[in-house]
Amino acid sequence: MDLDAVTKQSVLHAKPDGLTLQYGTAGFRTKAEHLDHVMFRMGLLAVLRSKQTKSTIGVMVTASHNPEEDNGVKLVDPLGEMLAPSWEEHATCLANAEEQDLPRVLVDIGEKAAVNLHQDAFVVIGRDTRPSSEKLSQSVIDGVTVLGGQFHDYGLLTTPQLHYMVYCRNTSGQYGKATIEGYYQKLSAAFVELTKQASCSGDDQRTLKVDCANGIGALKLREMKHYFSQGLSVQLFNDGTKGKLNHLCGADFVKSHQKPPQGIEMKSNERCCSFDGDADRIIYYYHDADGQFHLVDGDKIAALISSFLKEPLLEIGDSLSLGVVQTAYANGSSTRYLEEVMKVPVYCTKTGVKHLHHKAQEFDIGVYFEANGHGTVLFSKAAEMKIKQLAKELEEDKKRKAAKMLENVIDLFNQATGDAISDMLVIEAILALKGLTVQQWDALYTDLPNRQLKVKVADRQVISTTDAERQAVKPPGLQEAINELVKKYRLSRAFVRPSGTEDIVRVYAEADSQENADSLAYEVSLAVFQLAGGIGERPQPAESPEQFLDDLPLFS
Ligand code: 16G
Ligand code: MG
Repeated sequence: MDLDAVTKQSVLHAKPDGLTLQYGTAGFRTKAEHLDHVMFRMGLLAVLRSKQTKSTIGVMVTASHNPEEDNGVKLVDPLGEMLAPSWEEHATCLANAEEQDLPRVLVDIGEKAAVNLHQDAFVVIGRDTRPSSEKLSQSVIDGVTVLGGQFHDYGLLTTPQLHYMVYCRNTSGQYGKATIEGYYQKLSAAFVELTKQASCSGDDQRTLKVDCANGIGALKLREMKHYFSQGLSVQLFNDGTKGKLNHLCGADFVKSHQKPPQGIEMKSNERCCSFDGDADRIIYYYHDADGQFHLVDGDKIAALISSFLKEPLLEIGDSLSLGVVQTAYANGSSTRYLEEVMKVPVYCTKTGVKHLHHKAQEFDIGVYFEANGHGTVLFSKAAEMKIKQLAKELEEDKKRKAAKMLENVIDLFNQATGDAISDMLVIEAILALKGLTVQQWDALYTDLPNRQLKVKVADRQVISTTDAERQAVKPPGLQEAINELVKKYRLSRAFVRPSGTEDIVRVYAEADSQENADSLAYEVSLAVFQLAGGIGERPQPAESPEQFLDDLPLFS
């Protein structure tokens, strides 16, 4: 390592005095103007990680669903996964090192992680459409080059596309071609093949309105839609030509406000969906004939996909294990439906894609979705090989058809991470194959009314949780208080957890009616405020649901 060169370059990307940041649930995120040094240093770190794993590492510049003024960065590990936890710690140390300590911290990481410094390094870089992203990705490149790493800058990409590129490059192209065309072709071919068997059900059925959150998803979907135009026509809204990124639109807005985004015209019973700012979340919704809004969230996507997969799996007669992974936010009705009606095992992990992804890898076929719309389906290598073999060998027509269908499903899901575009195509294919309308899909089960609130406390770390965040072990008395409150309502459940992305505590409650869910959420918030060091104004009971909506920030 040429530490002198690092020191010299680092001055051009100097760390503001006293600023400390944490590699959070999905990397570093804060106001864009505070991130230059972090980007440079993540370029350095990516080189070390690449040398250590002898693989290509990805660096994505994005702040996802957060406001346009924010930005962020995260590293992508060799198989398209999120950075390993021990390296998250290295990332935090490196980002927070004062200028004069930077060389020492770098050497330290190299030693701790047993990095062979003579190894070559290769880093791929992607960025979203934020005004600050281009300059920040240049800072990443400066970091990569000063440590002698090679790089390829993909420029504008959705986050899942960068994960895809990393995965392709580290499997010598076996997973796909590491180009944007390679991505479009792989997914579109699988989609067209899968939907061939769908009986044509009229134009209406095959049109989808997509709110792109004024983000990168719009650019990429516009390029891609020609590849699958025979099977599906997508109409883009909030495509970034006018509105502001994530402002009053996008998956996060729709999910947390439970209302349509601005800038989209919805006719009754029309199928619509929203991506978030970096296109790794997707949420569906529609207005019914009475003008009522219905949200079809990540839980329902998992239910649709799992029930679809069960049939061909039964047909091929091979006992491949299927499991669904959710978080504590999964609606109680979805868990009940999956376990009792679909008879599939359901597991709960902590919030954050990396936790779900990890758990899903334990199954032959692991379906994972957060209620907020992050998710995908992972097929183990063994399952993939078995299915591909069966698709070739099976004599019996029905069985072979089922195996072929599964083969296309494998190709259509982005196995590297949750991907709004890939998920959208899978969902559209399933609806077409099953001849389902969005209302019929929505009717798989009825969501329990629920409410999410936030509470400000002096130090959110005074709350610690266990059992996949469903039980609070600290502060003393809080869980007991929640248990007592939950007992007062029917079909009720509540939990609290410190946010991994904001300085607040989140409260979730569900119950048999909206009024009860609201009231339980309020009472639990009050218990948090009293027992966990609340600051500012005490939580107030909501007089109308609108008040709760106003309480929720637009971006969280
Ligand atoms: C991040 C996570 C998301 C999670 C959210 C929770 C990724 C790619 N993103 O956005 O999965 O739901 O954080 O935020 O992992 P919270 O801790 O503030 O509730
Ligand atoms: Mg995102």
